[in-house]
Amino acid sequence: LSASEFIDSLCPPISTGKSHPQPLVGIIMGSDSDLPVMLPATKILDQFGVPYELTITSAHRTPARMVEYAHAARSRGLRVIIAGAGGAAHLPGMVASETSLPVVGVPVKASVLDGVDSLYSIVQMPRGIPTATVGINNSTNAALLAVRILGTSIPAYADAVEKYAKTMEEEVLAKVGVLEE
Ligand code: RP5
Repeated sequence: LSASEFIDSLCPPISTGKSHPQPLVGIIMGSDSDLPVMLPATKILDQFGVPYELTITSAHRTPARMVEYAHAARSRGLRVIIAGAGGAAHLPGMVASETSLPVVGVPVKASVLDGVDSLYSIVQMPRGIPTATVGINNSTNAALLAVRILGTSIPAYADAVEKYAKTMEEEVLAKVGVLEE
């Protein structure tokens, strides 16, 4: 299965969100070449039991589809959008300008500039249209931020975030213990 076939099998056109019938998080990316970077986000959302959808939409190659996606997102029940893009990574900012939902941008390392180009493109949004930005290739943190955003209105997700942090703390402390023995 090629990356495109894989993503097509998960995500048909815009509205259905095949992976989960009523997604709360929309994960979008500019190209199927972003998929390996974005998959860790799905792992986190799976872990937290958050329904999501995954699809490709590009700010410059499929601008009409991007606008359609952003306009429909809120009424379709999405609460957060995670957008990954590389190079001149305008997808997160463009989507944020077409929806009132919170958008978390993932700068993808996709060019000769080591992802710094993507990072600056996303983090340097001019005032008025905020776009949250995580580290280069860090879709894990994008998903964790999405869960935290959901947690402000769905307490079970906030509880799960607290448990996740506790588990992480215990894992690190266990390693400290091993090193000191
Ligand atoms: C962006 O251009 C995509 O988000 C991707 O990171 C980058 C390169 O895309 P491909 O040329 O690999 O399709 O739109």
